[in-house]
Amino acid sequence: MPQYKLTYFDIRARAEVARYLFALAGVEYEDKRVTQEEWQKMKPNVPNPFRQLPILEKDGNVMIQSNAISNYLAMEFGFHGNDNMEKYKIEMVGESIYDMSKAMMTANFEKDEEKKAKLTEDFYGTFLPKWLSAMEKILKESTGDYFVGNRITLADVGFIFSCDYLLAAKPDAFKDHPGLSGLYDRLAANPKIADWRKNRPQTMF
Ligand SMILES: N[C@@H](CCC(=O)N[C@@H](CS)C(=O)NCC(=O)O)C(=O)O
Repeated sequence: MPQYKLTYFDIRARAEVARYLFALAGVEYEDKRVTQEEWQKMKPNVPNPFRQLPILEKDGNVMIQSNAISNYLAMEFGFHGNDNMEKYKIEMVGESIYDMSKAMMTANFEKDEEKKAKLTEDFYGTFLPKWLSAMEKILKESTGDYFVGNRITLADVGFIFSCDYLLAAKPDAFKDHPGLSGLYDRLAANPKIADWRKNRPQTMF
C-alpha cells in the first residue's frame, strides 16, 4: 500500500476534497495539520517551489496544487470519469461550483463595507438564485442520482464540500431546489462521508 501524507493547515479549505476522497476510498493517510507558527518555520524548506500548502506526498513523491491533487486522487481511487464525457461533466460541475465559491468568498472577504454590501446583495439576490437553478437543471439531466450517473464522483464531493460553506451562511439555500437538497442529504448520509464528517477535526472553515 502506498504511504500518503497530506500536509495543510487545520482547516477544510483546499485540503478537504482530498480528505473526503481518502475517506470514501478507505485509504489510510497521514492528515498532517500545521499551525501558522510551524508553517513559518517549515515554509523556506517545503518541497513546493511556490512555498504553499497543501502538499501531498505519496511514497516520497511530492504533489502540489489542490485541484491537481484532488483530480489525481479521484483518478487513483475511482471517483473520476470512466470516459472522456464523464470526465468533462465532472470538470464542468467542478468549475460551476468554483464560480459560486469564488463569488461568495469575494463578497465575504471584501474589506470596504460599501463594496461588501453591494457584492453580498449581488451574490444572494442575483448570482445565487441563477446558480441554484442551473445546478438543479444539470443534476436533473444526469442519468442517475448523482451529478454523473449513479455513483459518487469528484463532482459530488466538490458539491458537498462547497455547499457546507454556503449552507453555513444561508441554511435555507436549497429550499426551492429539491434535487440539490436531496443530493446533499444523500451525500451526507453516505456512511463513509458521514463518518468522516462526524470524526474529522471540527473547524470553522
Ligand atoms: N493554487 C494553490 C494555492 C495554495 C494556497 O494559496 N495555499 C495557501 C493556503 S490556502 C498557503 O499556503 N498560504 C500560506 C502562505 O502562502 O504562506 C492550491 O490550490 O493548492
